[in-house]
Amino acid sequence: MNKKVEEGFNNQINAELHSAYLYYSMSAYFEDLNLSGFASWMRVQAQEELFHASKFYDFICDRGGRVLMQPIDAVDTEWESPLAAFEAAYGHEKYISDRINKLVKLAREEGDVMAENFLQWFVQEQVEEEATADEKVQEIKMVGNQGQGLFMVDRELGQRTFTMPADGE
Ligand code: OFO
Repeated sequence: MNKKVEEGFNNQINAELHSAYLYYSMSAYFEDLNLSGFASWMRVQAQEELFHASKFYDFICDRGGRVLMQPIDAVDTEWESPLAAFEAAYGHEKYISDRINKLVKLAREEGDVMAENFLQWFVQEQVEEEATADEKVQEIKMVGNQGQGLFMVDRELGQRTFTMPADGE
């Protein structure tokens, strides 16, 4: 496998695991606030991130590369409000989209067509990840970050479940 792409993909495994770590931290923050729906939503988000990491892991293995696990940076444990946590999640997804775009550019420069093709799933996924996080930010803003409205959003967020995408194998 192309060495520069392999290094970039290994770094992305780390970034995806870091994302999972961040969302678990947000889940714990919401548990502490007794917002169990918010906490559950974030836990599902963390599971999605573990799935993203495993997709990069499998691709490196399939292409005869070597997966190298790296230390995971610490994450925040407190936010000012539920809205602040979701704004941070939205900001984080924009950062991840930027990373994926750079990986596409790298794969293209290196002429690694298989890697570029593989990354298309993530390009599409990031459109959804950003849209979903932004939608939740707007919902929380609308209900004013507290009271009965927040309770309703909590109930709605609690409905989310993790389903392995069809091409997950
Ligand atoms: Fe949230 O998409 Fe992966 O990191």
